[in-house]
Amino acid sequence: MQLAGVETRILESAILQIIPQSVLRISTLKNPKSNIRIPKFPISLPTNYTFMSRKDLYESPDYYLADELLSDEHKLIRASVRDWVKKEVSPIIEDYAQRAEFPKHLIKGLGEIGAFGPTIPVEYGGAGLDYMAYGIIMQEIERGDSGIRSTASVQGSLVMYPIYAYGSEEQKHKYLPKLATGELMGCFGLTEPDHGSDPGGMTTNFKDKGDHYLLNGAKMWISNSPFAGIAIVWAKDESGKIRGLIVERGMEGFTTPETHNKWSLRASATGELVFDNVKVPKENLLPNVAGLKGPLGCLNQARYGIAWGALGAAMDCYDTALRYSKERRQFGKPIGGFQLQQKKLAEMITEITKGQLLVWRLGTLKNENRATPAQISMSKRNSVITALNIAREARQILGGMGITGEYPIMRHMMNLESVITYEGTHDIHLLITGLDITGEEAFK
Ligand code: TGC
Ligand code: FAD
Repeated sequence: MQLAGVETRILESAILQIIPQSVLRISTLKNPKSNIRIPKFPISLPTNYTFMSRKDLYESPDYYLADELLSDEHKLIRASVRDWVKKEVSPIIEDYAQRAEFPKHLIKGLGEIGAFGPTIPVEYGGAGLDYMAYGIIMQEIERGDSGIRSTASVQGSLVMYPIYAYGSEEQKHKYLPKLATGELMGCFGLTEPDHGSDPGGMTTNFKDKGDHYLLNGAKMWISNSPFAGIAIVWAKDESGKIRGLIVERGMEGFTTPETHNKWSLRASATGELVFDNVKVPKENLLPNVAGLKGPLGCLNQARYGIAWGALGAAMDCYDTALRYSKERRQFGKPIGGFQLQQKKLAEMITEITKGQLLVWRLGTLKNENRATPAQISMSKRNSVITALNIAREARQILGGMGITGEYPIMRHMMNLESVITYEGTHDIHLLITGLDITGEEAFK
């Protein structure tokens, strides 16, 4: 059925008649705070009712008054990123995720809120903020969607950071300001089809051909690759040393096929990087690092952001489930009044609170340049499993409604299946802690 050119009031009443009562009861009628957003015309009813999604009513839980640990500047940054997410991400993200499309139009806004390279100095176009601010920004963005946080993580921690930390002055001035605004987007190529958790085994390689390098090989599972203008590519030189190269879209022999059929991070573009005799100018080599510590140093930055970010997804699931538990009535009372649901909610807020205190402490250590890679691993692992468990429990609290796009929980849950795998799997981070406390390596 097509509706076109009708008044908002008439459209609302048409929707009320067409949408199944079960959906209406939960989405709009029984909830005084609910808000119907009017879709663009023309629309098809009733098969697509994702436009009925609720207004974003998110309020962050703060059970241990952890806000008091933040400065006024941090709270201001959080408020502005939260507003941006409520205004720009929440209203559209479900549709983009359902269509498995990256909302490219958000790039400009991400640049404007300082999400790209928040800790990179202002002279290179970054925001010059501290690590607490960086964490807060990632938390607020991932509260909206892990895929959008992924885009920011890759750009800031995996593309800008290596250029800043390992690049020449010319490279920094050439690339960083454009990356900070989003005018230029980048991606990070470490993982290969046969080398995921063990990147040291990579086979992508380059040879010195006098006036250029000749690059061959392939990378897989690369966030942002389908639209990135540059790729930071980790490859072995003729002596087997891992080096970083800046490969630009348009170089002959360089292609970036997109990876389809994902059930996770559907609003993030993932793809491959294929190098078939790509001539890379010598000035595109990152001069100041060699060895696996180059890419792993970037991962410390990104894993730190995920430690904060995944808690954002957890808080969104908890906030949604708590509100729903107070509104949804069964057997004559709100389901939040049943002990079984209270157990789930009480455990969620306990785990969120522990996670909040852990990342806050990690942030202070990072600001003092004292956070160890193993501490970052512990926090990334803890936040992601906390978020995944909370998403699964929150979905149950919502019953059948939990599987729909009316609520963000199922999307968060599916996203988190990637987050628990990328930037080092749950197992790898456990083994990093194991190595750190025993001195015994159990990877090999
Ligand atoms: P190992 O022999 O332990 O170390 C090799 C060299 O690296 C140094 N190192 C580190 N340096 C900085 N930061 C770290 N976290 C470091 N960990 C190790 C180490 O000191 C050594 O230096 P040197 O000077 O002696 O050469 O290396 P290994 O081959 O035994 O591997 C260790 C292991 C398994 C922990 C590591 O390979 C690992 O972390 N594997 C997981 C791989 C991974 O996380 N891949 C992520 C790909 S990127 C991604 O997923 C982006 S998703 C982005 C998004 O969308 O958000
Ligand atoms: P494998 O390494 O094959 O692991 C398979 C299983 O074996 C896991 O459970 C793992 O924990 C376990 N395992 C492996 N080694 C051990 C061991 N020693 N002991 C015990 N268990 C072990 N990579 C990039 O370079 N850039 C990106 O931008 C990027 N983006 C990504 C986006 C998405 C959506 C996804 C899903 C992945 C992305 N990755 C990216 C790749 C990601 O980092 C890898 O998937 C991850 O490191 C794991 O590698 P793998 O998938 O090959 O799994």
